[in-house]
Amino acid sequence: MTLYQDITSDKSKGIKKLAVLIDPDKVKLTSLDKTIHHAKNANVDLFFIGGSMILNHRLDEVVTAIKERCNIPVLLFPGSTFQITDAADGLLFLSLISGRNPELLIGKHVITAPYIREAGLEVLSTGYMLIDGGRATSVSYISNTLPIPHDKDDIAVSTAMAGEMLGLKMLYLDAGSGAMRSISSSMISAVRKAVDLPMIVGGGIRNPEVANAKVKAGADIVVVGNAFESDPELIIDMSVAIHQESANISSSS
Ligand code: 1GP
Repeated sequence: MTLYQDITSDKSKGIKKLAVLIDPDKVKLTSLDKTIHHAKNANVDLFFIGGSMILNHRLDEVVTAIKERCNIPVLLFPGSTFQITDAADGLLFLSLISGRNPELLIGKHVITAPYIREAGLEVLSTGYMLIDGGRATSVSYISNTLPIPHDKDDIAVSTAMAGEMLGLKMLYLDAGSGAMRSISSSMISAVRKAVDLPMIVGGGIRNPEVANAKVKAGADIVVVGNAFESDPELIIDMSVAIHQESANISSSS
């Protein structure tokens, strides 16, 4: 089964997923061991690896370390064309559909497509939507794009619909790493009603109650990065809060 088949099959059963985001620039191998240990115990579904900038060229090392230590699938979440390695299982092939920067809608994709094919990675084409999280983010600065305003659910819905009509396979609604405000439940549920694609939600999710609210609103995959960097043990409670919602949905259907 491909990663995408697994994601869509779980989505159709109402099974929710937790993705742990690792930024190779920030992570130390000692803390990575701890994170992997908790991730295995908590039945974490996916690792996302990436960052807006990679200063240390440690992508390969970090992905290889994860693959040696566990069977949790690793998906690249590339912030630049340099963030490709065949050590991963797949790649979120992101088109920044909330922005109007042609390089990030299609330009970089043209440059990297042959390398991605060569690496043999599973490609998950993903409409990436940056939503205002209350402060300027690295993604917004680096991509030279404006995020969708936090309370403009209608713009998010139209953008998501356009992504679906263009044939993208998933959506990633991101308030940006360390966002002060995570994406509102109202926006998530409005997008959920309008499109049928698997929906990833992340940015500024720091506690299990908030994570639970995101899946209740319609997120299929919740991504958490920063909060686990300071407290890897939080993975356990966060995972319970997300996976518990799967059980609630299956028992009520
Ligand atoms: C950022 O969605 C991710 O791209 C995760 O954000 O680091 O704030 O959890 P945090």
